[in-house]
Amino acid sequence: MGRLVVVSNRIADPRKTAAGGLAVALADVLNATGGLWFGWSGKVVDATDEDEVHVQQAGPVKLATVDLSQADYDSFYLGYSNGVLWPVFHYRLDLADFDAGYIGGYRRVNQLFARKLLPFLQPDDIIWVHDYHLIPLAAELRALGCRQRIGFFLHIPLPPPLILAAIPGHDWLVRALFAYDLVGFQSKADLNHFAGYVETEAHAQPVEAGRWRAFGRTVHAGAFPIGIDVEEFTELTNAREAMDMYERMKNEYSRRKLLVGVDRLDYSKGLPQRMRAFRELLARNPETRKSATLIQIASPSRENVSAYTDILHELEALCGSINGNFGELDWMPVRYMHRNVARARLPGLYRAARVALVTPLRDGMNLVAKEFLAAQDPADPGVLVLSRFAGAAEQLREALLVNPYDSESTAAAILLALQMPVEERRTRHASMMESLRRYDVHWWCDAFLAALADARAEEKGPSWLRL
Ligand code: GDG
Repeated sequence: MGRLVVVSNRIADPRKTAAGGLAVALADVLNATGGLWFGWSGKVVDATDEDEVHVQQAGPVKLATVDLSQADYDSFYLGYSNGVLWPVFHYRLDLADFDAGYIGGYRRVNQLFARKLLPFLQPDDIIWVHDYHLIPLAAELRALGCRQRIGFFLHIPLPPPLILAAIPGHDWLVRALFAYDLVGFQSKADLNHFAGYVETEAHAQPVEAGRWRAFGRTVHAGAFPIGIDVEEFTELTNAREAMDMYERMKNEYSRRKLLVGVDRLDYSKGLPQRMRAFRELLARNPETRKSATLIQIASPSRENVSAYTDILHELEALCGSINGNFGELDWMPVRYMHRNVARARLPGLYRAARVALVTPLRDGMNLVAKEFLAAQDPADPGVLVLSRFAGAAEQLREALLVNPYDSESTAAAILLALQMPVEERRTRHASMMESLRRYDVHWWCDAFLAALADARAEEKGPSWLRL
């Protein structure tokens, strides 16, 4: 294949495995093709400096970044990306801020990315754009004459058509997707929402399975559930730092079963609902007060977006009241940390836990669910309590699937998880590990790029100038 060019809002050095996630996923193919990774540097500068591109070589891979002006950061990043698209795509119209000024900044930064990326492109490049920050990037590149193959992957959910349609300018946004050759989603549910939207709102015609025609273009779309690097995570689990963490946790909590939650502090993750379910468990089943402790890591995230401050306060109040009402001199039911845990230690924490609570209200996929499973001892594995509204629930059918809005039934599932006999835990775990290994992150990367290589887009050309 040609050289891979990855474009995402933030980039990572693929040589540093501590980066995890996307960097691990893309490292092989970026290295093999001498690829380029382009994105925002994370820096906010004076408007006059926005024109510079910083280039750095990471082995065979080129890393190129641009800075953003304060105005662009405010309207593109805080405003449109995280104040409109993130909440609406997670079905939270109530939290969206449809300030009319944001969309201009969103478009301006996508134009800036297109303009700055263009001189780096070679004719045979395959371009892979990631996530909601960059939906119109292909359209902006096409407007500048770019004819290369371009794919897009959405890491977050795509909501049902009538929720999407609440965004002023939603038609512009979806039309921009048709500038790609392939659009990938996390789940079949997301793909169905895309089909529903384009068929009802844009009068698109399904050409054949996985292809839709609208705006004079045909686009391929499919579900490519992202996985983890199971081998890399197993190695991390067996390494010293994780093992130390595991031993410490086992000793510290030797008299109680550990429940664990690891999330970015985000309203999509259902943290207050999870605390209410845990409170319900303690209130209804007094014996669990002697047998369960919940450790909740809520790693800091987007702290300058106001909805995040609200969720922080709500969570702190809930944890405080649970500990106040149920705690004893020698036991606190909830250990809550608003801090980052080093990636090398996380598998040790997962492995020491009998139950993982992964209960988002909406999630594109949720990799914590997969990491928890990969870190378990297959002979004595923990149990995954998983929201049916996480993309991962389409694959992990042997988890205890819950409705996170229903604290009573979630509490009942947690109790079941705490009491589950080892044979049943083993069977469920083994079956989910099979799927995790088969659909790991390398499968995801290969499947998407193979589909992109096959996707033949039609009528690239002047129509793109109309966006
Ligand atoms: C988006 C979509 C989709 C968390 N806390 C700490 C920490 N983490 C790591 C986890 C995991 C990652 O962050 C979180 O991934 P998720 O998938 O759970 O969620 P998002 O960040 O919202 O990611 C999501 C994903 O993109 C990929 O497509 O699955 O649906 O929302 O790897 O381990 N890592 C460290 N310390 C922490 O405290 N080191």
